[in-house]
Amino acid sequence: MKQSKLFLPTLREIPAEAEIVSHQLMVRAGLMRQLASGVYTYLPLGQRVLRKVQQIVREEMDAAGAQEILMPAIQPAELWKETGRWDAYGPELMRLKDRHNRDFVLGPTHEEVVTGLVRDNLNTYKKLPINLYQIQTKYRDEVRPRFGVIRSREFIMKDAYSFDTSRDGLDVSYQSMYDAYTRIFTRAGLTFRAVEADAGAIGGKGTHEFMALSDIGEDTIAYCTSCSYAANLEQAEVVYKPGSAREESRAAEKVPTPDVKTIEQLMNHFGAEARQLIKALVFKADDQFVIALVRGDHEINETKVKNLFDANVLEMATEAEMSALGIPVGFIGPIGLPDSVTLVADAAVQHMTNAVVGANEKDYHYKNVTPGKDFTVSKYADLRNIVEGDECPRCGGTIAFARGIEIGHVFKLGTRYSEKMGAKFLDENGKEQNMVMGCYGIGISRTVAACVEQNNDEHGMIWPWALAPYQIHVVPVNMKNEEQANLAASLYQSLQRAGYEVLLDDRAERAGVKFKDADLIGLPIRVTVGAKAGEGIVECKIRCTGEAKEIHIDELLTYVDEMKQSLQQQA
Ligand code: 9G3
Repeated sequence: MKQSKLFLPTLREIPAEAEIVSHQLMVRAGLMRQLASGVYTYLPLGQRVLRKVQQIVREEMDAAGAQEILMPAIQPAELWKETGRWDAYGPELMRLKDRHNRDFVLGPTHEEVVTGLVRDNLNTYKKLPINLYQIQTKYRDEVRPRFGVIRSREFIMKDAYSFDTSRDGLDVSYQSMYDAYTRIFTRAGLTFRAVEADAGAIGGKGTHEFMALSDIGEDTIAYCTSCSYAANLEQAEVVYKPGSAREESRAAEKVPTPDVKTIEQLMNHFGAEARQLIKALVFKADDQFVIALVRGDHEINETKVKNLFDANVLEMATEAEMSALGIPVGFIGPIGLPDSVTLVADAAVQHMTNAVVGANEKDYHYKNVTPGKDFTVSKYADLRNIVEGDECPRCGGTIAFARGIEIGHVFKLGTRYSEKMGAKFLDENGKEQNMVMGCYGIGISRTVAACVEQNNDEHGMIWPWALAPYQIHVVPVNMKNEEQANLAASLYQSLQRAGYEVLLDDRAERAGVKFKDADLIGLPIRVTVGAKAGEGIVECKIRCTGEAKEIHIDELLTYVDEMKQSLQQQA
């Protein structure tokens, strides 16, 4: 492609609204332009990268036996009413009415559509398992779109749905998608971890998120420095080891603590460390009031509390609800609770002795409180957030934290949708059964941003070979110099004939501008045609290492082939 013709509006200045590097670079390097908040146009360079990601995804999905389809973006509300999600989702679900005033949604995902499709067109075990996928635009009206296409309101997703006759079959489909995702993200040159995640509202047991490691990632990953264990912070299991021998427990004593409410104030008042305090939090699990206890130096994990009660919704109790229960805010504790409240505690609480805890009376706390002696809980469970340095639940190694951008998510859905929508099959005994489903998403546009986030320097992007919009950048220094312009044009032809994707910077720009733009766009190999063109000498520069070498044009093709090999290995 000749750069003088390419629609590539680069920018020198950083767009004000771009907070992260990938957003800044994708706009500055002319890959995309914002149309509205969270809505983007992909320009030629951005579209070429999107197509590369999609190409890898298609190859691996097809190799895994999935079949590509294309479902509509507008979906009749009736489908979402069948599963109850029409009412379950709020303003994030984009809705519209057609000319006949009928309700539709702009699809944020396609469980309803694909389950209806399979229900209406397949009903025998002989045609199962089946895996249908699409690459399509999704709509989610994010309350605060940010980070460019990482959290946008319209984005491109590959979403796949598997249908099996049994859970064992689902396990096979799930593993096959898990493996395909590993191949996809490896080929795309991303640094990623598959982490155990919480199935959340979508339900079903067993789910993994594929996280591109990045400091700007919105998710915290707990991973083991010794084995492959990794989990989303919400899900990471805490290994509970009873601490050292417990001290003698003393008699509990109620102590006036006027206006001593925060952990810090309590520590000062009692000269105690956080680990000697017990924090009590009041939740509403669906419509049941729950108090969860956790050691003062730990953090409650709301997902774990929610899962303990298998609740659909878990919320902090409001002050009004707490005072209605006669529980004074800031002085909550396990002693003297109303019977209507269920009391649970994190495992670490059970071996505390002589702890400080709220007295459920305004301006009072208890000290020397020992669980089992002064109060009992209905259940001890893993209810706290894992912290760095905790023990790995798999191998006993040490847990460390990283941040990640979720680029893939695989779910075991079970019969959640097939049951609600009547997607049944006749088994070999002629008995009707619900199909067992899995669903599998990849954020195509988000993967592009994650790649830029992981591959850049102060000059601009550094495209890995597999995703580069073009592979070789031929840059004649001075287009007014016949020798340089002609040699550059002939190299452009011969490299293309050799099968390379080449961008020729044939603009009549100063050298400095050309080199800055070349670094910004970040193609893997740059061939500079300069002063030594007359001797047939050009300079080859590898963008990711900065290594530059003078090469005679007779050796150029061999050298570029070698560079391609080594750059592909790096992925
Ligand atoms: C909605 C809205 C937002 C949503 C959903 C529904 C996320 C929703 C979860 C999934 C699960 C999987 C298939 C591909 C992989 C992910 N945000 N999810 O269901 F109505 Cl507004 O999308 N779907």
